[in-house]
Amino acid sequence: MIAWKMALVAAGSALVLTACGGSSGTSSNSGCNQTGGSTSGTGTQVVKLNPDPNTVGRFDPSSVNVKVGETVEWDWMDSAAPHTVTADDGSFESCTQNAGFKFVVTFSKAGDIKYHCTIHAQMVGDVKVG
Ligand SMILES: [Cu+2]
Repeated sequence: MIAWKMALVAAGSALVLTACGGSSGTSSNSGCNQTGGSTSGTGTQVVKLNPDPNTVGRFDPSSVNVKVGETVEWDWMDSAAPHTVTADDGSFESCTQNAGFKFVVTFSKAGDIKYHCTIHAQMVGDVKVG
């Protein structure tokens, strides 16, 4: 009889834990790990995330050039929609952010690094590092 009660308690605890884990899924940034950049500092080049009537948002300018070791700073200007700055190769990820946020990435390897906003498919840009 006691063992049966213990089993019920254990099952109840498992249900509570499951419900608790699931509730974190309501956050818009659930499962997103900000990586590859800093929220402080100043970039060699600055890209603004501006509102755009046709594409919701745009990277302005959409293409910038830096030397190896230099930085790019993204400034969230659009108060109408949240955006992300996400490298296609996964090397940096800002997660979803709103106006006033900034993200600074240092580029240590030459290449044409393409990035996008995960929310708006039309929002794409690249950083040419050379
Ligand atoms: Cu966007």
